[in-house]
Amino acid sequence: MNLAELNKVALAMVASGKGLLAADESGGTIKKRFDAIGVESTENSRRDYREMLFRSADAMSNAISGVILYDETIWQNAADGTPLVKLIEQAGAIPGIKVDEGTQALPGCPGELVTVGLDKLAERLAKYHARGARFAKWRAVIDIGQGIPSMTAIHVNAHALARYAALCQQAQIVPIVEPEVLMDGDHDIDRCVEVTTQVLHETFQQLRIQRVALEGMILKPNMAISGKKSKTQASVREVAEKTVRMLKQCVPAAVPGIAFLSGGQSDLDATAHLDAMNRIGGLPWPLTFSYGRALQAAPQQAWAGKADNVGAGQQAFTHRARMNSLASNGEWTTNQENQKAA
Ligand code: 5MM
Repeated sequence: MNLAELNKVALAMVASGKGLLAADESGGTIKKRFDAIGVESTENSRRDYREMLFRSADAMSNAISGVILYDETIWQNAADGTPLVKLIEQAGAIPGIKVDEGTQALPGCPGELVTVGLDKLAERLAKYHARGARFAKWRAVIDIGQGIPSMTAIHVNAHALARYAALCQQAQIVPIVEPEVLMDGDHDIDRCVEVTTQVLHETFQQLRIQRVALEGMILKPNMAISGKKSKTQASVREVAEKTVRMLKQCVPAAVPGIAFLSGGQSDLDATAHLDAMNRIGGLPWPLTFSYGRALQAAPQQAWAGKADNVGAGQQAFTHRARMNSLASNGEWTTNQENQKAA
């Protein structure tokens, strides 16, 4: 393992004013997104949609440091035959790959899940590296509810995240470690902080035990946020202050950067929360975005599967990418938000 090289890639992933585009929806998830805009999900429609994003020159060169791809996409070519990976590289961004294989029910823990995909991972990583991937992603899912999460679910998911991260570094690939505490429940923000704190402590404990070099990874956490069904919704300021405090308590300064997931927040909330955190300042790591839905909902609506709408889709994507780029420096304003992309 060349740690200096891993660290260089990790720092480039969180470079000032840049963040990650999570375009790694699996077959089922992209079908759900396409169903919502009335588009049939086929190999070609998925390719056309993602090609539209990767050819958004302004967004890709100025606001996006890297793209998380799904297995199908990393092997696909654009309509003109150029590998999609090359389009990303030509724009100055780094290709990455989701390597987990989704979740399965966790035996003995009703309602809880464990992420799978460690079998043959070393072989898959070598192939992805040869194709150009320089970072990878593995997402663990922790739900909050009556009597959950259990310590079992937290432990086995953290253990798998660390196993994955160690294998990535051995393959000269920067692991994005994503332990996602879902915002689906009716819990308040303090319960989210309590569970996320436990999850992050266990994750870093496992990373330490399994000898993962913190300088060669990126953390992709959820923010401290109220459950969607909670009667009390925390303000932007409370989310920012509680998230920053929680991260300072759990994340070693050796980690090169933190790139949040959006988790089902509205586009504006995801941007406003990131901006508010960066305005607090004085943090040991850059805080940026690794958004899926909060970057793609607008372009999906604008595109709606029609070739004539590619320009509109690219404008919508560029606007959200720019707004989140500003937020990653604590420079986002509602004025800029309201100026639609030129
Ligand atoms: C883009 O969605 C990713 C893939 O999800 P599935 O494996 O369920 O299809 C997802 O892992 C995503 O990268 C993260 O959750 C962050 O995306 P959001 O939409 O939460 O910002």
